[in-house]
Amino acid sequence: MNIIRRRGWEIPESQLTPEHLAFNRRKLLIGGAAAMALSPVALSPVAAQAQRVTDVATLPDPTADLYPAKLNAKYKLDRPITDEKVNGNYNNFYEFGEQKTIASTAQALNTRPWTIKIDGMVEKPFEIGIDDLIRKMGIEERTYRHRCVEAWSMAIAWSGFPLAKLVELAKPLGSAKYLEMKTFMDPKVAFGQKKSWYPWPYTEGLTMAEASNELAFLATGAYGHPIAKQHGAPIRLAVPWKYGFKSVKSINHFTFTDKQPKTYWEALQASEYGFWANVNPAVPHPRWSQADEEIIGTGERKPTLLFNGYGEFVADIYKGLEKERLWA
Ligand SMILES: Nc1nc2c(c(=O)[nH]1)N[C@H]1C(S)=C(S)[C@@H](COP(=O)(O)O)O[C@H]1N2
Ligand SMILES: [Mo]
Repeated sequence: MNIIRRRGWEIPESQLTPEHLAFNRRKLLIGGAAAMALSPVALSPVAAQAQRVTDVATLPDPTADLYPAKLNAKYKLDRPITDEKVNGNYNNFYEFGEQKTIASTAQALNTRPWTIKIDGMVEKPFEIGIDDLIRKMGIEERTYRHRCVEAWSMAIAWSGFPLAKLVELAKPLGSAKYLEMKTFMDPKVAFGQKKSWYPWPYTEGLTMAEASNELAFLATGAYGHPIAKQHGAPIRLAVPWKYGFKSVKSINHFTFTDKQPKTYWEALQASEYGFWANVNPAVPHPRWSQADEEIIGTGERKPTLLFNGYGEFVADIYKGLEKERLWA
């Protein structure tokens, strides 16, 4: 028997899966097993896919020449950068499974061609290929802390460009209040997206003030090269003053809107994961303390800082919003 050890913050599947969905899922599983039994020798679609994926993965990244980018020394760390091997093998990316060990399954993600759609309350909606976008924006390197709501943290050297530059490119209307960001949707590759009780695609949102803040960063690289798939290639958000789940991966859609976006974790469990999700050690998660954090790869614990230590950049955004649920 397979014993599944659930981390404290996870929601038991039984609470999430309406009965009829659980039933359909069981039927699907049985169907799959029956199909396998009928064709014991043919190369399974999964194996064929893996073969194709290996071929694509060996192609050079079309923007590889831009890395390593020049470091912007303004954003300082109080700890060493997490070892790349550690960071690259301890990931949250539910599209590829609920465990931390999704690095190899995530390699199935095909990141070229990759088209970014920008629409909603903008002067003129448009689409742009990822390589054109990266070259247009230019890239720099920044070192940021990352604090997961599960009370672990790491430090990483991202490469990319400020989200504010993309906002500028998009020319939002004055009436836009929020920026919604969505992850790709491709259940054939990201098998986690077949689990229909999750609110796919992964969706996140920021207010315009947050999206235009100098800290909000779109990462296209990490550790001096194009970003690895498990970290959210080809482009992911990094908002280091918020809990990690706000930093949406593998984005292909930006929408400007006047309605507060319904985010993935809020849709799943609103009582535990809110829209704002700013880091605050004094406000515990309903099921655990947020006072300190484990630094991944070291076994060391450190006290967690208000706004994850980035208050000097972002605290002003929240003046007058004290009645909101600012802390996840
Ligand atoms: N699309 C998508 N984005 C996501 C997630 C996810 O499951 N799917 N997990 C989030 C969470 S909870 C965290 S902590 C970070 C993890 O990023 P990392 O694996 O690069 O450390 O990604 C965030 N972005
Ligand atoms: Mo997280």
